[in-house]
Amino acid sequence: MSYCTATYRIYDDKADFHRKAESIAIGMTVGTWTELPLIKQDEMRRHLGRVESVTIHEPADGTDNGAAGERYADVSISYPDVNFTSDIPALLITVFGKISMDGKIKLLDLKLSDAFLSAYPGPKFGIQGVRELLDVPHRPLLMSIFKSVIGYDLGGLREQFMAQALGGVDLIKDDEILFENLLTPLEQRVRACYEAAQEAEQITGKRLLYAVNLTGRTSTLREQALRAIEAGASALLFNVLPYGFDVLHELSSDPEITVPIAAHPSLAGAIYPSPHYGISASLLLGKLMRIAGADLVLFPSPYGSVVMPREENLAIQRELVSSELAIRSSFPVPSAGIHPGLVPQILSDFGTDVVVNAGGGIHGHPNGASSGGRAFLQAIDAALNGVPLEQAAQSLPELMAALDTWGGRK
Ligand code: 1AE
Repeated sequence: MSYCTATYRIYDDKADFHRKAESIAIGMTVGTWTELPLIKQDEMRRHLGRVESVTIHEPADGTDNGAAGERYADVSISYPDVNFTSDIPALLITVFGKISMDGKIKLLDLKLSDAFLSAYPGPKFGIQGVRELLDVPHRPLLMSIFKSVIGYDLGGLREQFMAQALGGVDLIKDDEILFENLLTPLEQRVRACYEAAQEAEQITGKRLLYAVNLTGRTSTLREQALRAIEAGASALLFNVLPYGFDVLHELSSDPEITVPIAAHPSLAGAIYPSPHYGISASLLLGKLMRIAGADLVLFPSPYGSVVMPREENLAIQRELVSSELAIRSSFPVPSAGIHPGLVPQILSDFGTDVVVNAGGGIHGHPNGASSGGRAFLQAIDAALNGVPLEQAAQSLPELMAALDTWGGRK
């Protein structure tokens, strides 16, 4: 028999956690057990959930990792694969559908069976594939985010693209709030940016990927992606959570979608931050994004404007690159409020398989976005060579101006 195992953290001042675990294991599978006649129990046994472990943390024992002074238990329950189809919606409905609303309970992790995982080819490119497309085998990548694009026409957008590209960035992504609009319709936007990318490459000698935002009704996404690719899009940006993991899986496993997909975490803050409710960041933005096929995954960093605790960040990274899954790894992209002064910390936490991603930290450079890109690359180079930024900046005016603007000289 094959099972998928869910681990939950359940908070309750008085509950009998063993009974609670049994009631979930039965309630979310066969519905009732002891009331069944023995002959029916034999028939239903293959569908019955199984409690694997219940570890209780009493507030007095000093090992409490949750909110101080709270009583909780970490509970693992296995669900027979035979109960659900091999898709993420069916999995999530089984392990956390109704019970996500039943008191203080958070889904921490899922251990998925080989049978379930066999339906998931994972990222088409992954870290290695994206590196090959860019011909950047080792160093951390640099991604720039279009900013202030709403209300811009194609000329304005092209100008912004060129400024970013000439700074030497590896990837440029649409802002996630850029939807289909009359001023910069998808195909025209892609063509304008494709031409600008070609022009910039003649000057910088560097390839870059442009991730165009897929938006609108779910039923239009595939066709949009194909039109974008036909027009020259070299990557896609997708707001996974408002649509659902299954939509990402559909796109990423489509043989005609032949470019990397960057997953944006918009809406994730409604799901992971509470210690008591929702789904852990590492499962939501790590394991499930990777299984569903994201080549790059954005998430708030521990350092910038929208912050997430460092341990949670590193747990996401682990899920994105862990060799426990036999699929390609996804590029971690810690984001939001990133500026060149943070680069040594990012590299120290994430290593070299990371995408340094910035919007304001590039466009807000006092000498413009091209200087912003250069300042980041200089910071990456300095950090890789173990040179303190303050020291490197003495001969690098773009980096010096960035450090003066955002700090990080020490
Ligand atoms: C966590 C997502 C970050 C994002 O999408 C974004 O636009 C960041 O912009 P900046 O770098 O904070 O300006």
